[in-house]
Amino acid sequence: MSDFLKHFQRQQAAMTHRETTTQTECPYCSVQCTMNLHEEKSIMVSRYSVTPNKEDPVTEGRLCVKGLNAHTNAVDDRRLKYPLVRMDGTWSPVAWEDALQRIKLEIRKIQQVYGKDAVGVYGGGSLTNEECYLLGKFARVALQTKYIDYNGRFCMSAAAGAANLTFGVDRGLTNPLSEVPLAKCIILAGTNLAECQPTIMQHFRKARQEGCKIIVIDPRETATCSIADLHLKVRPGYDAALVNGMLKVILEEGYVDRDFIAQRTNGFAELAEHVSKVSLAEVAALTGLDPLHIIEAARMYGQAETGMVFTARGVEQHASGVANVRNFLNLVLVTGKIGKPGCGYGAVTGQANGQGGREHGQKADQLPGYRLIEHPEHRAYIAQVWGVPEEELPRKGVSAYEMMEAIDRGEIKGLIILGSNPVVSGPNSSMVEKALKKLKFLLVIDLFESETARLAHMLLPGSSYLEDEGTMTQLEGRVMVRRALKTLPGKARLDWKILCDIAEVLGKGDFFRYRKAEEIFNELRVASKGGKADYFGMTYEQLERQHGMFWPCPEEGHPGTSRMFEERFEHEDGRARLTPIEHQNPKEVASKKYPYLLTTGRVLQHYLSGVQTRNTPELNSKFPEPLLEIHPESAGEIGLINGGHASVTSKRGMIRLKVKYSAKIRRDTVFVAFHWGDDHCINRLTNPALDPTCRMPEFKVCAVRISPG
Ligand SMILES: Nc1nc2c(c(=O)[nH]1)N[C@H]1C(S)=C(S)[C@@H](COP(=O)(O)OP(=O)(O)OC[C@H]3O[C@@H](n4cnc5c(=O)[nH]c(N)nc54)[C@H](O)[C@@H]3O)O[C@H]1N2
Ligand SMILES: Nc1nc2c(c(=O)[nH]1)N[C@H]1C(S)=C(S)[C@@H](COP(=O)(O)OP(=O)(O)OC[C@H]3O[C@@H](n4cnc5c(=O)[nH]c(N)nc54)[C@H](O)[C@@H]3O)O[C@H]1N2
Ligand code: SF4
Ligand SMILES: [Mo]
Repeated sequence: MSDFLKHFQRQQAAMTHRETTTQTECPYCSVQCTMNLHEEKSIMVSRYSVTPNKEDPVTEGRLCVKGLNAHTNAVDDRRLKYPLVRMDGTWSPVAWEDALQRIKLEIRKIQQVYGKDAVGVYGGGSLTNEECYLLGKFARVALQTKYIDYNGRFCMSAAAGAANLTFGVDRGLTNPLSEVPLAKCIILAGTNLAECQPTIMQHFRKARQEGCKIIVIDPRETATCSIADLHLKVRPGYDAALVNGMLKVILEEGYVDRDFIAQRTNGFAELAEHVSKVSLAEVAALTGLDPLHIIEAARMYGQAETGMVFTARGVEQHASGVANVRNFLNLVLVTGKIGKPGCGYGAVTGQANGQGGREHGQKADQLPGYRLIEHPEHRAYIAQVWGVPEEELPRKGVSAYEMMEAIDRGEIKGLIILGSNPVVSGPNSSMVEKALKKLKFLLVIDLFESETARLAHMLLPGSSYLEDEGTMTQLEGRVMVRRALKTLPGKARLDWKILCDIAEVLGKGDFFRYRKAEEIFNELRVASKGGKADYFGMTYEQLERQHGMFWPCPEEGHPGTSRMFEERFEHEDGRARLTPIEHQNPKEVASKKYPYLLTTGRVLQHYLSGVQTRNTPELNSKFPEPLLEIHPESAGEIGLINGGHASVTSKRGMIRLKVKYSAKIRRDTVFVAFHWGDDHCINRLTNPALDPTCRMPEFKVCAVRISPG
């Protein structure tokens, strides 16, 4: 090659080669780790890499394997790029104008014949606050339907229900994570932080270095047990019984804070009366635990000067989820361990915006700022913010799974799903699939063709975290701005823009005119003003300046509230509610026909219904299929071989899984992660029995039969 040519090529390369580094947040779990995305762009291709943000005060510069690989999924060529319409069983790309006209026709047709409520909306906790807010407004104003709910019903609803009843408000963590090292005893109940929020583990390790005792309550010895001083291997479904046992010891041995109880709570006498009747021997039999361990746990927490209790889905995803959490809150309150440094409670939120997603109106009974749709003043306020007559606002609808039942009964004929994959993640998923197939019109807005999208009549290409600007509220209650870094692939549109476009063709465009996400946020601020989740005092500028702000933040210049309940709780009298919790058995217990208890959950490499992580080779190669975790002795009795296959059957269905021996799980229990669909979908087996208050399904325990092959 001539010198001239080489020089020319070098010059060309220099001109076309660009390197940029920008900050973003992981799209997956509730920690919302910040990171730097590096892009090396040359003529034909872009190469991406990620480094943690060393300045992140929550993660202190950590990322887990999902965060490190999240971008590969967002820039994947298999992303949806065009609106797709199903014609004769196959997808055909169409122009947005045609897609929107078709949506208008389908919705009009259904609503004219069957009424406004015949079209429902189903949202998700990975959407920005702006989108969650807009989805609620879209359902109530553009569609005028009462049917809206979201996947957080399967996630945070039990903890939210319990916190509302006990404290008068629900914010996942009552204290910032930076206070964890101040606790002298920590209870981690049904939370597997090491796999589910790995980048906050160092706060707990620090606590331990400072002499904190950590108690883990889980039917399995999970990776989180590496930081435990005591592991209570509880039988799934018996947390409330266990806590009754602990309360018995705490009350009898006098580890209660009498002043706190007298000044800040109601209901102690009834609780004490109930606890006096608890038999420790009975609790030990129910929970399958050694009574000495229950006493030890009660003393550890009761005697500690400071302490924190964390619960997650292990305790919450039960038909008695609210009661389970309330009993842990009894423990917190009788010992006075809340509202002070190193003293508090945390429901470890799950999804990226699992916290914000539950505050601003995508729940069936809710309006923005934790307002209630059945509350006359709340209705009047939001109607005025939205500029609609109060009487035009629909009333409350039903919960996520009950929406599926309403579809099955033919009451809902059309559904719009944004950011969820209920065919994989819903309980009793064969029923969910059967119901969705009955719809006259199913519209899914996603990044990929998920298992649910496969059933849709129309599929719209939405936006990923790299393209979509907005705020996310992470597990501490800290609201953070996430800036857009990339343009959308193909003809994909921003999720919030799609809602506005549909509103426009439905003739409601005037209520949905925003030029950017920040304008939606500014409307949300006003809508949340005076509500329990008050964002009014926050601005994008300030959120960016100080790595987010904690709500409530009622006026500009307010510093935000990092520690809750220092002076008062949120009930009108300022007091928290203690309440006696009668233990209830799970809806299914082991029987001759179904002798094992199945519990379900997560593994480090995959995220929720797996649509994103199964599509990420780096993650999928490490955990390509679900495994049946079973104790070797139980496996031996059944005749299962490690690495061989087993059929697992519940009253609702059967699936075949690869067997993994684990001496770390209880002998009466098996565990399967729920990140897979089709023939590997464990939710074909799970029990849709719902909690009476919050309508959480019983994902964490059902009875199964297991056989080889
Ligand atoms: N890697 C990964 N991380 C995630 C997610 C993910 O999909 N993958 N999802 C995110 C989301 S949305 C959520 S909600 C969180 C969930 O976070 P976690 O709630 O921590 O996760 P799970 O694995 O569902 O359940 C936690 C533990 O509960 C235990 N368990 C089961 N039954 C019982 C019981 O009856 N009592 C008690 N005490 N424990 C029980 C299980 O053995 C399991 O180890 O994680 C978030 N982070
Ligand atoms: N058996 C069992 N079942 C469970 C649980 C359990 O522990 N056991 N846990 C439950 C819990 S806690 C949860 S949170 C649910 C969650 O379960 P799902 O609601 O199904 O959640 P995801 O898998 O995150 O589904 C998100 C879908 O939206 C798409 N998506 C992601 N981000 C975006 C976005 O920004 N825009 C758009 N348009 N689309 C997006 C993804 O591609 C995916 O198809 O599962 C529940 N199901
Ligand atoms: S999945 Fe959670 S812990 Fe892992 S990088 Fe993302 S936000 Fe952080
Ligand atoms: Mo979740």
